[in-house]
Amino acid sequence: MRVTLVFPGISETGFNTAKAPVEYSWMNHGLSSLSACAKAVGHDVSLIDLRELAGWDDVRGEISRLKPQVLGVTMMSVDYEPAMEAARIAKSVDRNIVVVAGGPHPSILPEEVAAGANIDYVVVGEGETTFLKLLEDIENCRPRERVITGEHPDLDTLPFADRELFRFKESPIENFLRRPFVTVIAGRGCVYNCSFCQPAERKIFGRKVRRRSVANVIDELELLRERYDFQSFMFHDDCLTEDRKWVIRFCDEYRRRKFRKPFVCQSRADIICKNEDMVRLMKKAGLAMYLIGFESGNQRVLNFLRKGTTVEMNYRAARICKKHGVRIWANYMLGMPTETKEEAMDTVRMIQKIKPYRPSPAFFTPHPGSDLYDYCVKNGLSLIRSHSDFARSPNAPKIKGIDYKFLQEALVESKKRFVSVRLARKADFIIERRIKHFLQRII
Ligand code: B12
Repeated sequence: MRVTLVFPGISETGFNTAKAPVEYSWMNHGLSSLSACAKAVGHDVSLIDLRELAGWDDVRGEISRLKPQVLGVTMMSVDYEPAMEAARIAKSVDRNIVVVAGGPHPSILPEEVAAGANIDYVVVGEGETTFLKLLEDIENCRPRERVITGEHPDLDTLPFADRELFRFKESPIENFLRRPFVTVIAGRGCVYNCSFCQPAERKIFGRKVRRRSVANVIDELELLRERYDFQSFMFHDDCLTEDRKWVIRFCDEYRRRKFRKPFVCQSRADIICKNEDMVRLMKKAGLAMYLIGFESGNQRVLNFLRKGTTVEMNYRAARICKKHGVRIWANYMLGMPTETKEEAMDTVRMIQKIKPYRPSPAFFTPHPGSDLYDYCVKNGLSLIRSHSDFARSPNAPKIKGIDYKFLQEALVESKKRFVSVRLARKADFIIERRIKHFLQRII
């Protein structure tokens, strides 16, 4: 069948993403995996990546040119609107195009997506096995239920992600990493229970974390070395370091197969504190930076977030990273429900003391599928008016009862040691303008 996949990730950046921040150059692993599976059984797969196009007329043009029989649309909550617009345009080009939606948002809120007049099927959870079966049923005109629960595939049996699907090259997360840069996923799911995220991930990937075997990941890296001669890479896994044995086996094998290129991955303060020997080993294998969710410098807030870490661990983990020469990308949030100004300032002070290589702040955003989202809705706190407001970037008020003018200053303060005064002022101005614009919209 002719299958066209749609990546609608333009909510934060708009069409023509050439000038957008680096991470918006990254491929989408969900669609690449579906593409590899569909191509393996003979389907003709193409992609419409909204980031590459100039506007909706181009989307119409592409659909008319590609003439898909099935349109497979992925979406995070933030991309609901462009995803649904792409579906609408497809149906207006040809009513017979079967539109299938999947990804984080349809897995978390299947009813909302299934209610869309232009959506024929919604796949909840992982798509590889289920999408193929659905394509077969569509081809043979066998009726299916509108909302289909995806099966969890055995990851080692899947073909490697189809990287040719996304035409543009991935940019390194930081400039110190050389190109070609690639992104890799070693597993799915997360064992942790942070209230700002879960149970969303369990809804997509199930309760258990499943990881590819070390051999399978190394084989993919081997292919990427041959094909692209990658010079650095990033693991997208939510918490790669949670499985110490896996990491140690990976580091040994990475070196044994003569890989020397630097890599970055996410970790947690508690894991780093408990596994300093693993940090040392990872550094020796090529670890250049950890992305760490420090989240807050206040213990009450960390507990409220169910982070499972302490402020003391945050400091200790930072010291361990510095000792071993591992750069820190520090993720932290300001403006959580119930957070006081003094508690927010604890976070500012923590970041100033830790002095991460990259401070990466966010205004707390209630994401659908998380317990904190439900908390905000139940307590009438959410200021989210459209799906595009789900962007976590610190550019608009997210919940009631928070002094965003103060937070904006706190945010600039937290980064002061890292950005020039001129840049800080510019950031300040942009954020202020966006907040004003947002408030005008909702008042
Ligand atoms: C890498 C990543 C990113 C990258 C995305 C790169 C890219 N081009 O895709 C970057 C850093 C840019 C990013 C940004 C954001 N992200 Co993000 N990201 C992730 C992360 C860590 C991995 C995604 C991934 O590749 N997963 C592995 C693949 C295989 O899974 P998958 O994409 O879900 O696909 C499977 C199924 O969902 C399904 N499926 C997917 N699409 C389709 C389509 C069809 C037709 C079918 C049948 C099935 C199907 O089948 C796939 C294979 O099994 C996830 C967490 C996670 N572990 O998944 C968060 C996650 C997806 N991100 C999230 C969020 C909130 C964001 C941001 C909004 C944060 C922000 N900055 O404000 C932005 C939004 C970006 C945008 N679209 O504008 C949330 C989404 C929650 C939600 N309610 O939507 C997640 C789940 C993290 C979390 N738990 O909070 N992110």
